[in-house]
Amino acid sequence: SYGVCKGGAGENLFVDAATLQEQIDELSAYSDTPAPTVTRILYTPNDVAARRFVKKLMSEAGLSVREDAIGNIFGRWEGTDPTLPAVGSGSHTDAIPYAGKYDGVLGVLGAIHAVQALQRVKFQPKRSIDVIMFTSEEPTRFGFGCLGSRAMAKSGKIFDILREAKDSNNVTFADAAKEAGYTDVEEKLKSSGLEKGAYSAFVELHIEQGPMLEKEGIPIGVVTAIAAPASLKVGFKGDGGHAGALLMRYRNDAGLAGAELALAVEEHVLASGSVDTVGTTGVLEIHPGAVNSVPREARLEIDIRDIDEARRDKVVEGIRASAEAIAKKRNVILTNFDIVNQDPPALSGGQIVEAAEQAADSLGLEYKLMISRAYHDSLFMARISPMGMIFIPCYKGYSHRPDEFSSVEDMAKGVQVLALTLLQLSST
Ligand code: HGY
Ligand code: MN
Ligand code: MN
Ligand code: MN
Repeated sequence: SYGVCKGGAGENLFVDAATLQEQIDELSAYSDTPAPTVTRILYTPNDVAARRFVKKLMSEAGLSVREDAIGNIFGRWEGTDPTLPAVGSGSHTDAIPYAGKYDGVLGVLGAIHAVQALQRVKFQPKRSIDVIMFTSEEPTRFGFGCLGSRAMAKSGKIFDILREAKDSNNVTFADAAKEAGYTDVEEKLKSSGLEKGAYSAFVELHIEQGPMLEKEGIPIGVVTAIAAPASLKVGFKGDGGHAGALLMRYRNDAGLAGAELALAVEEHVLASGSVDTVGTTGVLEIHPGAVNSVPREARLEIDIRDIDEARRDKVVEGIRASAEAIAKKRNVILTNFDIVNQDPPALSGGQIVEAAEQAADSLGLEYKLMISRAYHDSLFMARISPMGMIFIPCYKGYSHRPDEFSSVEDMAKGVQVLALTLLQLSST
């Protein structure tokens, strides 16, 4: 049955993509916002319902399910040599507000289907295979992304950060986790950390979240690197005042300072000299937000990424300099310039890239080597094991929006390539 990959064309590897689509649709209903949007925020009731659904699917696939202290969920297919480090594959099911239903979900449910496809051809892995659902990948609730995989990778000061973290309603991470059924988080937090080498390989299947594969008509992307993400929180404070009575020359308008900094972000990014540098002022709030009141506060959240870390950091420092200059020029106070995260890029493991290339070849599928401009849990799994990602096209590259879409055919191909990649990585 190994013919399915070694020399075989993999044609007898059946992926039940129709059921996968039904499960994606069922999971999308666990949402705080109406269809077709999906909003699923860490530890909320819909997130808990989604977890229950995923654990049910893992059990139905014969996987033994466990959860760590903060809700990273592992479904294990025991290998013939369970003492060897396992092969991991997975992604996330949380969704930013008003998002779509494929981001992350494909990598969790698709990994379960990849295991089921291998079980159907009577493959028996030597290394155990863990399907992983990371507890949260999106930054929505606590302001930074990948907190589950950061904890598993013991990245930086993640445990201190989680002890201090509070959401916009001032709910602590530990209390939010308790509401979702994860008690004693403070004591058990560090137990979610894994040693380097805990996995021999980690592979994530994901929609591209960009337009290239669809544009070029290529069904598979094999990721060679993940761009380096950074995010900033900046605040300006002025005196505000009456929109009618306060003459322009007496104003120190915090809203205009914020607007000017957002434009400075664009300027610094475009001046980096590379198309790989991207910058977004995703949050720009002014207070009190009344039409006849001069803004006295501005709050910005800024996202800067680049495949080249030094080039990204130069842009971050340029933005800091602009924030200070704008505060001076406009006579407002720069209340805070916080770097929330400033992570290095990650390179994919050579043997995983090769395994994915061989898998695509044995299925007769064209593939494209490419970088991931979106970050993923793989960015942090790369710190404890060789990492790789497999992309499939998505409609016009749309993602983080309700019209995010990938076809059943493209999902089937992605799951097949994942299955054959896992077959190779778990056989040696
Ligand atoms: O923002 C990202 O890159 C990821 O989709 N959370
Ligand atoms: Mn996302
Ligand atoms: Mn994602
Ligand atoms: Mn992501």
